[in-house]
Amino acid sequence: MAETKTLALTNARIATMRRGGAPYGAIENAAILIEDGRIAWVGPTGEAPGAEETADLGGRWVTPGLIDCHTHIVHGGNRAREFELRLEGASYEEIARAGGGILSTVTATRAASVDELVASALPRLDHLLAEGVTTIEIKSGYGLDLETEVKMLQAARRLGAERDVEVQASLLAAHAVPPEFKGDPDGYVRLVTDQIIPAVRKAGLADAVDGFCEGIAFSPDQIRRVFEKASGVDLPVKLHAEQLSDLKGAVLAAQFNALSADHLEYLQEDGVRAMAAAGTVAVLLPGAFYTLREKQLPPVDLFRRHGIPIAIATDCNPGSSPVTSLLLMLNMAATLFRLTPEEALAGVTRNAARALGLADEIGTVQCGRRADLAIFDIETPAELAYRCGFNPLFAVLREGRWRKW
Ligand code: DI6
Ligand code: FE
Repeated sequence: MAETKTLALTNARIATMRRGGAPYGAIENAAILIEDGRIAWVGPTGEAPGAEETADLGGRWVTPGLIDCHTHIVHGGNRAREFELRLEGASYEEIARAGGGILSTVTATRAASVDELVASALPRLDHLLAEGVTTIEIKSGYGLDLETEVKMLQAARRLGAERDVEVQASLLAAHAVPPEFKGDPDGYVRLVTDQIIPAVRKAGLADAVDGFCEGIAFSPDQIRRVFEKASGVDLPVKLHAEQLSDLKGAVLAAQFNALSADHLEYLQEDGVRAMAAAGTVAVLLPGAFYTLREKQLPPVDLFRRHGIPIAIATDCNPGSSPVTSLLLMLNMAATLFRLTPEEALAGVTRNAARALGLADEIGTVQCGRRADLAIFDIETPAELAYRCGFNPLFAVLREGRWRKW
């Protein structure tokens, strides 16, 4: 059967998430015309052009498909034991320094095949998709050797083939110093710059290069070497920065025009200024803040004052954020970080798209954008952040087609 070429969604309320108009960029009594997987027209229902197929949405709300722009969803094993240890009083940093933490996930990930990594990630991915996620970023970083970093990125690409979702893959080889380079972090950084980045680039397995700049990970100097190599092979960069201390990682990231700097609880105004000048997005990860019971809040008012786009993500990972609900992150961003519900929704749509370098493709409902849309059974868009542990998703369109479950 030939595919439907034009689809009209009528009787909708649309949170377009475009800037400058009504809150949420909202339009009531609206219609969307979709043609060849793209939004071809948006306007009042009464003026909607004819289409081969029409769906009356009965006043439901349409948002851009949700975007989870920071995840470590591919990994072996889990860290429930570490969770118990933390409840007995051990800190995240103590566990990491004692060889637990990230390194225990490295052991489990190295032992897993691509098939096993895909199989264990699928239920987590499905949870996100069930809430309206249409694009997800997935990092490597639990391999820390060429073979396993490649394996993780292959698993990430496979997830995008097995499910109706766009996957953006990031190489996070500079996540931790692997056991075989204990005491020689510079030696490991050489492996990353001289072998892992070139091989991953050649295989086309990554869309960006990430790093972890922290006392328990890599210094700004070491991250600089990684970023120089990434820039040299035309891969954009992003950075886990200022999560547990202020090492000026965001300043460094901005020097490389990073897409985003992520976490940022300990960021100072110099870092905010540098990010503003470079157009770097602030990605906030309330699930990690919550799980680690952090006290230091990210400088949200400074982001607002300097006009820095704020994105929100799950940071889905087995240690600091075992979270597979992006809607819950909207709630936590509001309750813990005091974002408005509108800022929180912009954080998983318009600004998350920008954090992935995809602002011209997705993240807003407007003519010319890809027809990745989420449809919710809600009365107001604020409900998406207001509720906690409730899923009002009604349907999803991916590239203009109804997503099948
Ligand atoms: N920051 C995080 O929150 C995750 N990685 C990172 O650099 C945590 C990774 C883990 O604990 O497994
Ligand atoms: Fe992370």
